[in-house]
Amino acid sequence: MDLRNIAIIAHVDHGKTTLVDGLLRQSGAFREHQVVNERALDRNELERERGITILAKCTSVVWRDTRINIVDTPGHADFGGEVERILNMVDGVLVLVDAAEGVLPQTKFVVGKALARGLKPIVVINKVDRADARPDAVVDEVFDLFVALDADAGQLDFPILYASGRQGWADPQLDGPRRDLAPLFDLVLAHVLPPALDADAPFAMVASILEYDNFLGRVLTGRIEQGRARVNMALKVLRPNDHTTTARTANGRVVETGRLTKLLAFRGLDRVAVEEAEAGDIVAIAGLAEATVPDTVGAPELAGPLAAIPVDPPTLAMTFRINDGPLAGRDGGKVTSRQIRERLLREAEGNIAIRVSESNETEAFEVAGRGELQLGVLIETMRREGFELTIGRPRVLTRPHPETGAREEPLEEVLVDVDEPYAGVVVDKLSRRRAELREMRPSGGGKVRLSFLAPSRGLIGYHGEFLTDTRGSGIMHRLFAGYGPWRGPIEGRHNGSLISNADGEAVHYALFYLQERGALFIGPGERVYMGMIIGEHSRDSDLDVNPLREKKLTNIRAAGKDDAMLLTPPRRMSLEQAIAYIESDELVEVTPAAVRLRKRHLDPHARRRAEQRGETAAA
Ligand SMILES: Nc1nc2c(ncn2[C@@H]2O[C@H](COP(=O)(O)OP(=O)(O)OP(=O)(O)O)[C@@H](O)[C@H]2O)c(=O)[nH]1
Ligand SMILES: [Mg+2]
Repeated sequence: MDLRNIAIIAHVDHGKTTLVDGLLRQSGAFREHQVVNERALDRNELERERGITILAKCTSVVWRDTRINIVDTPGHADFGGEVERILNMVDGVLVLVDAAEGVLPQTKFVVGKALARGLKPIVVINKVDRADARPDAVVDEVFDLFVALDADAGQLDFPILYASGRQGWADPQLDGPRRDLAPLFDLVLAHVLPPALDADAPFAMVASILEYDNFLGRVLTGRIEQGRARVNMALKVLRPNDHTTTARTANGRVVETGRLTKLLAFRGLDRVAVEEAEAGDIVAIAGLAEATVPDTVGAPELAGPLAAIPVDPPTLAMTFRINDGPLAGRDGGKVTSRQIRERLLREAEGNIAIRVSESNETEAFEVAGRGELQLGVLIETMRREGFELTIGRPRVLTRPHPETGAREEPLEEVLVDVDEPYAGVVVDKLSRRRAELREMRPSGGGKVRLSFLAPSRGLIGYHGEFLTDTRGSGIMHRLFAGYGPWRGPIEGRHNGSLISNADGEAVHYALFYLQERGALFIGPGERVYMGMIIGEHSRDSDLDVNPLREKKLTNIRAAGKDDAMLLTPPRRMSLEQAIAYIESDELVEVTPAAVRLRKRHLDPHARRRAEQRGETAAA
């Protein structure tokens, strides 16, 4: 059967996974009456809940006797490193651009990678059904983008489709019949070349997606670059010696040898076992114990690893500690450092972007990844599995400049769209966080588009402030932009913490008087303990307070609640907000049922001693 391999790339949320639904449905990949979820490929629990794709996934459809393997990629910048590797498995790409939002940082990033690979993209102006769609202007933006990215003549001549993935249609003209996705399928067959690879050479494939499956163990997905894969064949896994080189190199080392126990091909949403597959096809294989991305898996006679895109280094780290607070072990069953270590090592096995190492602290681990969202997802997953943890303030990972050895830190491109009156405060806040304003221009409808280059360090915890400053109307996009010279100190949070000085249940009466001191994070009746942070002090210093103080009573005990004493609802933080909020002498306590903030040293005397030793400057 004829074959095409394509990837779908776009900025986050521009409709990739929804379009795949339409492609699956209209190619007859679903059985009749099969109940299929929306965004069927986003099958992990957290993907479904957050409505984002985290892991790239492969699927396939058949159109006019041609099999089309489709790889859906994650749009979120934290997972952007994967996209480049995926592009190496395909011969064509669909670039989706939201007809209202237009070209955004991740569009630029992924299109740049596709053009550099020599691919000739098909541009899909998606979500044309949106009331605020401006398809013609967006086509111009895309064209300008291709020019800015040095597209060659063939690439600049890109075919365009106007589409609504959700409504399931695509047309070459804006005023087309809007009937179905047939024009898209036909264009893929006409515009994308079939893979032309040598099926008679020894088998070799670059592992491009790694998953851990409870039944199969490590499952590696990739395109067969040469030869044929057969069930039960002997395998050799080769790793390039130097992970920083992308050149084709013969000097790899053998990581492991083994046997191909299971060969899986993609059929619609399912993976089906096959006996054999040949060069050009995208398959998943199981049977290996060590192989990872981007190793080469091949026949024993293979001389060296194939060229591969190295995995991006992590940019952000957090310390995962055991929960040693007084409420530890009440709602999570998994609390020991041994359990945490095992779980983290297992994660590092199946997740190429995560690195785990022992910490200098006792009963703690350093976990490094690509961003707040990625590490947040890991913590959230562990919490649901019954783990209890305390998490330290995130730190960016610096590196020495490859030649001069000078300290460098990760930088990000930040693109902001805000209503004009809020532009000033955004520029001011970001400048204080050492961001550099690159561009500022009106973007229509009374909005301004601002573009910054900012150290990742300064962006930790900024998003919440940004939403408050722009009354929720601002939109901010971030994209890793490489490393640059260390920008010097960045001031942290201005406000100190309100810290409980006692263990027990918070009392309405006490909270009523405490709310004059700052915003509270807890309500009456909630468990508190000595050293727990129960609110934000309105001043810049920490304050120990007593949330248990009762009203002096006569001999009649009044009801717990005093009607005249109104409490402002507490400020509740999500896990990620809490992690971004804390200072270096503070921790987030995470259990299956609660997210609490606390001081690293619970006892006020220990805290003062640590302060005198200058320990707070740990980060
Ligand atoms: N109006 C409109 N909305 C759409 C269309 N396609 C998708 N959406 C909506 O856009 C949102 C994002 O859709 P997804 O398919 O998850 O987008 P994605 O590009 O896969 O997102 P990531 O994988 O997280 O980058 C969802 O709320 C969809 O319902 C469309 O054609 N028109
Ligand atoms: Mg998606």
